[in-house]
Amino acid sequence: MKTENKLMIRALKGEKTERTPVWLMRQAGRFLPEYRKTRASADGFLDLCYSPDLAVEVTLQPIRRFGFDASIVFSDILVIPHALGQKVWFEEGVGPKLEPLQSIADLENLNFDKLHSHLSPVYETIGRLREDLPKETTLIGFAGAPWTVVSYMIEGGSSKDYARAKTWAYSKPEEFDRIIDLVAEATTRYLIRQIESGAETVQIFDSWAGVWPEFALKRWCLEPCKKIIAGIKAVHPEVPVILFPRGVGDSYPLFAKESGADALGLDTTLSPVWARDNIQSHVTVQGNLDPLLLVAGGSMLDQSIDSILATFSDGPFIFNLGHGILPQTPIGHVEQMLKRIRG
Ligand code: 1CP
Repeated sequence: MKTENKLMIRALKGEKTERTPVWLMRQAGRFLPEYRKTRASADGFLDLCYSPDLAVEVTLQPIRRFGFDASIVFSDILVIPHALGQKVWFEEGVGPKLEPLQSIADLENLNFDKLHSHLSPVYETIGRLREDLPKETTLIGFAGAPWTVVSYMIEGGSSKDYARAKTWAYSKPEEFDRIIDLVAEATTRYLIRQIESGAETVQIFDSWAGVWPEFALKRWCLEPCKKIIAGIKAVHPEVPVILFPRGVGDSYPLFAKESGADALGLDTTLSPVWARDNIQSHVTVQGNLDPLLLVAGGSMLDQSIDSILATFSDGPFIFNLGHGILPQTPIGHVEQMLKRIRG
């Protein structure tokens, strides 16, 4: 099937589709027994990301089981700092770890020399997926937004309050701009190459955008994402871009009007009626079922799905969660959800 005729792409381009396309953020991963099995056969998490055979397999697993309308290539947002030359590793049971940037001098160690050669397994995975996916399934490429990626680069891993990164930004904003700009440029090149390898749309995850006051949100989330999207559109104007500025609350309409994204991922806490009136009137919306409702199941899951569908189905809409699927999600609840959406 031609890309432009696929359900997900039509929704991204602003069409109200005859059926609601559905996929789940982080749909390949720990909630699937077949993922855990493949994961155990790899040397480590990054090895999985950089082995096209394994990455293709885990990307296809949720499609085989559930037949989602879209497939997101299996990788991680932290391959970008890794490709720029920063030390990145994953600790079992802990999560991502990086050798943190301590001062602006550390930026000298990062460069684009090996960007595409380092990331070539991801490009190869994308190319193979286009061959292997069902003909109607849309292939999504992705990257982290600069701020979300930079938060890990400075904090050295996950963080509760982003104190080091935010203090750096507020005390030396020009330095912080340089770090953000470097990652924005790398991300633009990365996403363009993903598209040229076969990705039919791309999603930018700004998972930690919700921690900033408005002026900082504009400078370090909106502006860099806008620049990345403009960079992609300059080369591939026909490719829709999804932006997920998680947690930005009443700044969502600003992202809808100014980012240049074709669609916004809505997080769990946004009121669907408010989002319909203030966001869906400008761009396609994607979301926003609470991942814990999918863990709980039962009648509250059904009611929440019905209410999301009823609110958004008069406009361009893609059903998804408000954040990634949780590892403890029962598979039966995902089946229940799909039955409810598809009727
Ligand atoms: O143990 C394991 O198997 C590793 C768990 C895991 C997985 C399955 C990590 C580590 N990353 C991934 C894959 C991944 N990450 C995908 C692939 C597609 C899919 O699973 O369907 C995607 C899109 C991501 C994106 C990602 N990684 C984000 C943005 C999305 C989000 O959930 O907000 C973030 C913040 C990361 C960082 C990261 N990588 C891994 C973990 C556990 C984390 C989060 C750590 C934290 O909370 O700070």
